[in-house]
Amino acid sequence: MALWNGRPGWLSKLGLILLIAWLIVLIISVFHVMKSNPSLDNRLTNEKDNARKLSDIMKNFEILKKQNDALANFLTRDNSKIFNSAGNLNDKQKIVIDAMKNVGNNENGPSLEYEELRRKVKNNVKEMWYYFNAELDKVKKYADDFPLDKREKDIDDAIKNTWEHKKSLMNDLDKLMDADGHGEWREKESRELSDLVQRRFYHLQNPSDCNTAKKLTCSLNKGCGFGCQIHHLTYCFLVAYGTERTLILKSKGWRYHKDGWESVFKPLSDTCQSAGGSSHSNWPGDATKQVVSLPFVDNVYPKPIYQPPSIPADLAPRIQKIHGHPIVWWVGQVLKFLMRPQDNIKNVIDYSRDKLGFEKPIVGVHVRRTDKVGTEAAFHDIDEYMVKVDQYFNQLEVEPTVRRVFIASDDPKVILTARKRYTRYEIIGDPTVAETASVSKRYSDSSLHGIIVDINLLSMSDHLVCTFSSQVCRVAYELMQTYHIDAYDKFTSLDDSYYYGGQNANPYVAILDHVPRRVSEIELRIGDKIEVHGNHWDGYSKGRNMRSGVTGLFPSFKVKNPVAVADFPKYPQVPLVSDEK
Ligand SMILES: Nc1nc2c(ncn2[C@@H]2O[C@H](COP(=O)(O)OP(=O)(O)O)[C@@H](O)[C@H]2O)c(=O)[nH]1
Ligand SMILES: [Mg+2]
Repeated sequence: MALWNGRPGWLSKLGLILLIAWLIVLIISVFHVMKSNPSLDNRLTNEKDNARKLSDIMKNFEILKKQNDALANFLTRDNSKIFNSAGNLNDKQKIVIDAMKNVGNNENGPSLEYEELRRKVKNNVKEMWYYFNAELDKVKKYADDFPLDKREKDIDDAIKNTWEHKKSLMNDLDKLMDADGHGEWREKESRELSDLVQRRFYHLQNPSDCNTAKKLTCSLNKGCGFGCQIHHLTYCFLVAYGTERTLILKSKGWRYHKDGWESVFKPLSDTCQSAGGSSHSNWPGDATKQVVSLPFVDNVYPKPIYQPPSIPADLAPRIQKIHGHPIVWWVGQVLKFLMRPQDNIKNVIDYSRDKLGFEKPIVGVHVRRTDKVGTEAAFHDIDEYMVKVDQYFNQLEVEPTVRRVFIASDDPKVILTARKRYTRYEIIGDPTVAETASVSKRYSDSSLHGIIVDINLLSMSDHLVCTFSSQVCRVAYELMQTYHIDAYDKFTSLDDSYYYGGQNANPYVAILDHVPRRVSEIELRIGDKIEVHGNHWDGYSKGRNMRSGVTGLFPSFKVKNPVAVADFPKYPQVPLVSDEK
């Protein structure tokens, strides 16, 4: 495996370039057809011409598709030989061995085949550029019309064809990752990193002498919903970790259950749950104070550097290597520690899962209604969610026997409506749980069980469709990371991009220049800091360029959000690798 360092990322990038190229083909083609101006006089004469041009585009799609297939074959073409020599290896194993053979090793340099493949892909990207250029020239020269019905059909066909190309490329990219020979390493690294973090959390929370331990106190009862309170607790925990103080949670009289946190979750400590101490102070206090009390994030001053989106500097390179969205992984690890269910709740989760028939493959859908709609978020019909569910299932290489969807909501009508409208799907969900989530019944024991079950089942889904404006869905997405090595892209949000409520500022940075092409767009220069207001999920984001002060649209791919890092304690007392084998 060590022979492989570096190459797979390169191959994946090439795959991505190809994918982007395909998408450009779609845009150009649609543009090409749309550009036609339906004047009655010219229609008949031009129809044939346009049909021919469109059919040319389709042929070119086919050629590009073949090139893509040829590329995939090139990567896997010795499978049969390997199968013969390796007996009954499974497909993935065969691909791994095959790909390793093709790439060669560090001692001898890359293999001839690898180098040929690299040049071939480069050439094909160039070929595609020739194609786009030529097509655009044709648009300029021959822009004309189409009858409306034909134009619509041709556009629909072009979208369908391109969808297939995209699907094929995305699947090839997944295969490349399977084949890159680093699967075992990723699994081990992810497991060891999570284990290290959990052992540090355990160490922090279980001091040998609670009477002398430094403590941070935090009250659970923030006046908001469950997701919001969980995020509040997470912020407290991160400050505790950053200041090396054991977190003491005050949760008696919790609005969801008067007995407090331990009625459903394991205590945060086995050895230290008392807030007592010889000296007390409000945040920030100082090292001489044994007990420091932390206010809600809305009132905290000075702002702790330990709150999101910062991750610990000593772990950052490792987290960034295994995960596509490091702060989500980091928050997920905190939730893994905090939200360990008591046995009775674990039973409730398991029972609900069985009773509902929660089985993979499954998409989790969270539909937030009642008090949220029209105040903090816009209304989205269930159909909008189901379009995204469909897209998820459509891109699977193998169609599952049943398209199963788990719906959680605070409005039971959502589940009932979905069942009525989407008979082709197996819609699972419990309208009675949704009923307990109504605003009048929300702060009760039974409602608490319902929201815990819903969040857990959403997090166990293969893909999440929801609105990230809701803290419920963001908690599910964070927890989801603890079930996978890297599930950063297993979601579709109908509104916001992911964020952490009350997080410290962390502007995006332009990685490419952008010259505005429409009045709504803004200029970007490499290195500009951009305050991003939102991704419009159509290729553009909106934000304010902090250099120019101008607000507007820009292509989302031209900016990146740098990973924020802070100096947290390194916990040298906790071994990097567990001695328990
Ligand atoms: N059981 C259940 N309760 C929900 C659901 N969605 C919202 N709720 C209830 O509404 C509350 C909203 O919580 P909050 O953290 O404020 O999230 P947000 O308002 O959606 O950002 C939750 O804690 C639940 O009590 C759901 O899908 N299932
Ligand atoms: Mg809320």
